[in-house]
Amino acid sequence: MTHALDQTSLDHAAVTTARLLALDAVERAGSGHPGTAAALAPVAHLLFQKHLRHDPQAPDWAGRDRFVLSCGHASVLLYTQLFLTGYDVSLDDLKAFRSFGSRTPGHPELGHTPGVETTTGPLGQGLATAVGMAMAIAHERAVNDPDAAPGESVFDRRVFVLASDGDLQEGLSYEAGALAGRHRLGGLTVIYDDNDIQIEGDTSLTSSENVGARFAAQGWRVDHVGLASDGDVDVEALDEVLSATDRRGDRPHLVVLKSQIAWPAPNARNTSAAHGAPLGADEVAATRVELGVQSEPFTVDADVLAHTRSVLERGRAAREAWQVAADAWEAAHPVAAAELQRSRSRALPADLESRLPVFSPGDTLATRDASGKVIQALAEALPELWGGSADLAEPNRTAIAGGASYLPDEGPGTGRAGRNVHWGVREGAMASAMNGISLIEGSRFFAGTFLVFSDYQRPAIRLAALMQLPVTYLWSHDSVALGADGPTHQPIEHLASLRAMPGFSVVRPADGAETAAAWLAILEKDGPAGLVLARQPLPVASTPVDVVRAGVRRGAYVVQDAPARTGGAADGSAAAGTPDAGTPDVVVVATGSEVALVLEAVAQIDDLAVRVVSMPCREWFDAESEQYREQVLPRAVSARVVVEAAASFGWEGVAGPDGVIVGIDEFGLSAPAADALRERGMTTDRVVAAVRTAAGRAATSVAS
Ligand SMILES: Cc1ncc(C[n+]2csc(CCOP(=O)(O)OP(=O)(O)O)c2C)c(N)n1
Ligand SMILES: [Mg+2]
Repeated sequence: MTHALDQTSLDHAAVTTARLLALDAVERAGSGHPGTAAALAPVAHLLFQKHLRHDPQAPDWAGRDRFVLSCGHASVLLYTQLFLTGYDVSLDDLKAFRSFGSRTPGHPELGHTPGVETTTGPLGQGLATAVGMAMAIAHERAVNDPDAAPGESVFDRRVFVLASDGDLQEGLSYEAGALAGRHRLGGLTVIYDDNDIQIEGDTSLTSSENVGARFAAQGWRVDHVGLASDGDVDVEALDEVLSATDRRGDRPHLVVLKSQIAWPAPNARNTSAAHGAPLGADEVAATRVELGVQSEPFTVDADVLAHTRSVLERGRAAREAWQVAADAWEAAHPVAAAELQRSRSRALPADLESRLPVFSPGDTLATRDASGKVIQALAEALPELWGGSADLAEPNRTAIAGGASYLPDEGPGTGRAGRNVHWGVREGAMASAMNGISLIEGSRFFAGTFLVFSDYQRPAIRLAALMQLPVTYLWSHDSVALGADGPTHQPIEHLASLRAMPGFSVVRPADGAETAAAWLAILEKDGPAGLVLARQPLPVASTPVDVVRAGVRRGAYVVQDAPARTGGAADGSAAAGTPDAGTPDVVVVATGSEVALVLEAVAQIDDLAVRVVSMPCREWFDAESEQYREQVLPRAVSARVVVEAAASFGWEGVAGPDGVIVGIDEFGLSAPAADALRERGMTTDRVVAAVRTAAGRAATSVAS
């Protein structure tokens, strides 16, 4: 994309146009963030015209560089560039900024606007996501093209980030910075908009740290660019430091760039008021005077547009040149190319299911152990699978045996093709980076920690759900049964709170067989999911493996049916899940480790017909047909019990008015697993009592 910018003529006019478009769009919307968009217009112009390798007509081109606007509030800065450079964003889209149904929402949203690479807005997330993108790019290159000279591979793509004070005040940026530094992610460039302003005023109110020194200490190359003599950003100096770094860089690069928010607005510049509200018609008019233009709002001169859209030509040429190189790589590496094509299309090998380990009735093992075994089988079948843990690889069972550590090449057992990422105790950045990894289409990634620490990951989980990214969380130590580590480590409210999140699947398998089925279903469904795993050994139920596989995929199924009272199969099992099996007196729904508890409890009941339903994933079950749901949970049976060693919150709808929820609505305690479970009421006696209570209530409601 080499293109010398001439700041005196058309580039200058293009930047002026971009500045005014941003101000006009915010003015017309009546809300938005004009200050940063106006001030950084030259920076965005420089990136989109010169440094970013992209083709606006091919926004999904695999060889493109990525641009992440971590300070998503400045969205209009990005939309303006998308329009000016010829993405499928029009002037009318800019006029419709922030309005209902527009392509230009308040913050950038993946999948909503061509050219937006990730959803941003929660400060810090974009930066940490970008670190993941850079990690995945480096990994893909190392796997597929390790011998290419630095900067010479079709897999070498760069990631550019614009970040604000708030981005770097967030603790997440510390974690992300440390990771990028440790991994020497040369493909990553962050431009920090050091404007000394945030919403409450001057950043000196909140910060006295030397941000550049902080990143330098984390292993980044750091450059400082001061203001130009007229008070604008010094885009020429910026161009120089960006040009000095290239695709061969061996360290991430931070440019601390001085700017004045809202420059060149004569009164609004350098004020926090310019952050998040329209400047007002008078101030926008005064800005036009300052810039020496007398245009109507949303004016774009044809010669300016022709100039900015010259990037189309350069972009296409870059893409075509890249394609020639990509074709050559493909011809030289047919096997890897086929694998890459498969993984990028998100297809799974046809024989995947048959390669899974089978856990048989009689086996007793923790679901985390089963997951660890499944991962080994998957890793053999899926070269695109990699993962890691936040310093809990052993307890989470996340390590891929035989896989190297993901690191720069530092001798045996290391390398960027490594499939085991050591995240350190950085659950938040791990989760955000996993979003970025999944945005580089070829990868499938999993990340482990204890369920209780999902709290540290929640903002990234939410973005994964919003973007529907195929990320897999492995959360082990899923209840008070983790034992003596006590209440700080024992999750209670986590399952309920994760289930409350739209678009996210919480999957809590009951035993080894369900764990294998859950892994498979997660891969097939290819959406954001958390696999919730127990630390304690659990017996594998006697359900046939095909019933388990199908049942888990559907989110819930009958694992043991009531003996039929009115026709149907006498033992109930043959017709499990069908209405003919006989209507049970009571349905007991359980998840995870509590399925075994329930099976043990109902074995003590012989005067009631009790159906046991395993419900590893409520979200998947809710997505099933009404007919299937009715088969498993007949509406006519109001005597219901739900058993889960976690907060009862949220189960009311399944239990119904006659139902009883056997949960834990207080914190746990430090004691061995058996004592902790007993003390928090996870006992067969309580389950049996609940079954009788529900049966009694249902009988009373029928009578009354
Ligand atoms: C995690 C998070 N907290 C709070 C906000 C709300 N918010 C948006 S921008 C901002 C700070 C603005 O200051 P700065 O980051 O320096 O951006 P600038 O105004 O300089 O562009 C805040 C608190 C947010 N978007 N994300
Ligand atoms: Mg700021």
